[in-house]
Amino acid sequence: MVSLEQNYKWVLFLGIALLVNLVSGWSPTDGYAPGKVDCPSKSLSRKADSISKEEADWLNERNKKTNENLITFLKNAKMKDFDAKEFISNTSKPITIGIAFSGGGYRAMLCGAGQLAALDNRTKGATKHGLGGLLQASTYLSGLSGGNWLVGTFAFNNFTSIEDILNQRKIWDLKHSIINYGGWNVIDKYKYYESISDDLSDKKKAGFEISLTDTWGRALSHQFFSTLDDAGAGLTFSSLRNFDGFANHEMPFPVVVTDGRTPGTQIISGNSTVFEVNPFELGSWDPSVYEFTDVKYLGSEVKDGKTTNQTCYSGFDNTGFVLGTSSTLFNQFILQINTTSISGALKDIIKHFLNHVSKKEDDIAVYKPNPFYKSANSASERIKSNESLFLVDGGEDLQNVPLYPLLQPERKVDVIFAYDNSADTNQSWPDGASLVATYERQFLPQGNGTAFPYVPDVNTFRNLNLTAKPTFFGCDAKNMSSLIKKTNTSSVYDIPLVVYTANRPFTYWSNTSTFKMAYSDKEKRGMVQNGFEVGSRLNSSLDKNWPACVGCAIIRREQERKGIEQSDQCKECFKTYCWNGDLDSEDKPGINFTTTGTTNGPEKNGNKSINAAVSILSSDNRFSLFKSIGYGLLVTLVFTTQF
Ligand SMILES: *[C@@H]1O[C@H](CO)[C@@H](O)[C@H](O)[C@H]1NC(C)=O
Ligand SMILES: *[C@@H]1O[C@H](CO)[C@@H](O)[C@H](O)[C@H]1NC(C)=O
Ligand SMILES: *[C@@H]1O[C@H](CO)[C@@H](O)[C@H](O)[C@H]1NC(C)=O
Ligand SMILES: *[C@@H]1O[C@H](CO)[C@@H](O)[C@H](O)[C@H]1NC(C)=O
Ligand SMILES: *[C@@H]1O[C@H](CO)[C@@H](O)[C@H](O)[C@H]1NC(C)=O
Ligand SMILES: *[C@@H]1O[C@H](CO)[C@@H](O)[C@H](O)[C@H]1NC(C)=O
Ligand SMILES: *[C@@H]1O[C@H](CO)[C@@H](O)[C@H](O)[C@H]1NC(C)=O
Ligand SMILES: *[C@@H]1O[C@H](CO)[C@@H](O)[C@H](O)[C@H]1NC(C)=O
Ligand SMILES: *[C@@H]1O[C@H](CO)[C@@H](O)[C@H](O)[C@H]1NC(C)=O
Ligand SMILES: *[C@@H]1O[C@H](CO)[C@@H](O)[C@H](O)[C@H]1NC(C)=O
Ligand SMILES: *[C@@H]1O[C@H](CO)[C@@H](O)[C@H](O)[C@H]1NC(C)=O
Ligand SMILES: CC(=O)N[C@H]1CO[C@H](CO)[C@@H](O)[C@@H]1O
Repeated sequence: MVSLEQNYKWVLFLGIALLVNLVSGWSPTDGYAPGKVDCPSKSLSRKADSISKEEADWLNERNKKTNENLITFLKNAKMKDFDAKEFISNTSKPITIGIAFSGGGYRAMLCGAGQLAALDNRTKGATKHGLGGLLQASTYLSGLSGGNWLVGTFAFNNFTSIEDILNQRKIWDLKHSIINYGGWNVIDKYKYYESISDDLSDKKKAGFEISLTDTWGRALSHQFFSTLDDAGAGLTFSSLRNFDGFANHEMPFPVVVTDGRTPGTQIISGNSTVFEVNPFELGSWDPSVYEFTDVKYLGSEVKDGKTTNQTCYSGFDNTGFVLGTSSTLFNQFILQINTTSISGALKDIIKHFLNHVSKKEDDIAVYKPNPFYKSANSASERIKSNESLFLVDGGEDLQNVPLYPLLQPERKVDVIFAYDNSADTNQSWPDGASLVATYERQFLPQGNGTAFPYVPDVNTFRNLNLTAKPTFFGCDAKNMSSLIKKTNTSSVYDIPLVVYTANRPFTYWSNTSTFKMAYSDKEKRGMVQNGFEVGSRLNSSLDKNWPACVGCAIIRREQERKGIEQSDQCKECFKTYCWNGDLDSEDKPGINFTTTGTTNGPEKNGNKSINAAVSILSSDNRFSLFKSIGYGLLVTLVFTTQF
């Protein structure tokens, strides 16, 4: 009597065990829909008063690697009067390096790819002509929106190298815009939309609300995870825990930044909640939330972190969905499908799946059930009382470089490499606006102890050439003592030194529009190559001491903690690269670029063409939110001409 049913269960169990083994922690349904799993015995959430135990354990192992790799990097950097091995073997804490890549659509992804390649010892020539090995010596890697497409692609393709991505040509096929998948190949296009549509209805059938971000995330996955099963339909953010590169501590710890925004409201920079997603958790350090939830169990219904009825889900944290959440600014492109010359049958399919999508504002990702429902730690009534958590593009609060996770005192970051590929000026170049926003936020209640070095206004950034070459901020910790009083930070040495590097043309006009949605192979390579030159100071040809100067920035805080004087070489470097506090705030028109990234060359507008503008903005007041991310939008939507 017993046996039949038990046998059946046993077979089922074996089958599931096998499946779990095969997909090593992907979604339990092996597809886009979340599926039921056993609940863990502990609470799904915790107060944000420290890093998670999982992160701490992971760091213990990663630190061993970064210490060793940092010695190699500092040796290669040819620093004078400095013994890397002796210094690193006797630090008061492991030197912690964070790298941040800004948003800005495919421009940010591609420029960032080149900048990242310059830090990667696997890139040919990067160790000799760039900063190769710095990536291997880094602890954190944060990304937002387009910058996060880079970080996500990189991390979830098993820490592949940028060179491999470009050479294998399987991922980042950007020849056709994301909605014109397959170009003229109607069959491919049909399959593409059909599979997205199926994925969405699977999630809906499993009882979950879907938003346009689901569509967007699935579409992105076809560009970023095209070599994975079903373009990563079952790939979850938490599954990174099982990936070799992460599990073996070979890659930095990836962190995604996204903002909270309720439908019907606008983000006011200082009051926004900044969320982060990492392989272990989703949550915020801000007092408005001050809680983290296990990212693996998103989709489970909770009340103050406890499951309401012993039912847990996993698979909600689809990687494409998380990448889409950080870049919701772009997901409205999906709606443009109506205006394109796609055949009627296809349009019907697309309309079919768009009908699934909730009618909430288009650029908001819906996380329902809300993991912070009735949270005892969260101060924001609006967030904790709602059954849904609403998340949007990480750049909507104007902090377009994702520095926030790296400023948390618990993470003890010594130096941040901030790569800014924003479009702040009307020519789509950065002007430091993002750093200004981060600087100002530290003084607001939401800042919560995240001190950030002094930075000047955006006009000074431009007038003093602070975007022309890398600039260091916070070079002298002692000068920041008034900041720690205002922000309740314990020590000036806890404030990271910031190495700021802005997008600039060397061999390619890399100021493409944020909304350029298709890149030929040649354009793509041009962007990445130029990014490499930005990161390496034109292959170290503009300053052969550049790697050594980076070394000086990395060791600075530890030297200050110990009262060690800088070498003459480092003093010289700091004279060259540190912002010295000067201001020139006058609004002067016109910036010219030469191929050395300086500003006195002949006027050139880059390779921009003015095309018929299609507004994807549904209301005028969005303008200011979009400004820092994509001024170019107003001028050109290259995207529409790709059909
Ligand atoms: C290590 O650093 C401490 C100060 O932090 C110093 O007292 C000690 O002599 C150093 N040890 C070595 C072996 O350099
Ligand atoms: C890059 O650095 C890692 C870690 O130190 C090392 O294992 C690897 O061999 C290096 N690769 C190259 C090409 O130098
Ligand atoms: C991931 O990369 C590592 C090298 O970093 C390699 O040893 C491993 O086989 C790769 N895993 C997969 C699944 O490709
Ligand atoms: C933040 O919100 C509070 C009240 O909710 C308001 O008083 C304050 O002005 C807001 N701050 C900003 C910068 O908008
Ligand atoms: C238990 O939770 C699941 C998932 O949230 C839900 O589908 C189900 O209706 C709940 N059951 C009860 C009795 O609340
Ligand atoms: C597409 O166009 C049709 C009619 O032209 C309209 O009814 C529908 O709402 C549009 N769909 C979207 C997603 O804009
Ligand atoms: C949740 O937020 C939505 C969108 O702003 C709103 O319509 C709804 O009333 C909120 N629910 C609660 C319980 O506040
Ligand atoms: C900025 O760079 C330009 C071109 O190299 C130079 O002429 C100008 O003097 C620089 N300005 C400052 C303040 O260094
Ligand atoms: C030094 O601190 C003062 C405020 O005390 C500030 O105005 C100035 O910009 C700081 N200098 C630098 C280089 O950060
Ligand atoms: C861009 O801005 C500069 C300075 O702010 C101004 O001189 C120029 O006319 C602007 N160009 C366009 C196309 O708006
Ligand atoms: C930019 O270049 C043009 C043409 O060479 C020149 O007329 C103009 O003065 C330059 N502007 C600046 C700010 O250097
Ligand atoms: C340093 C600091 O101010 N930390 C605060 C961050 O916010 C939480 C929640 O409001 C406080 O408990 C911390 O003291």
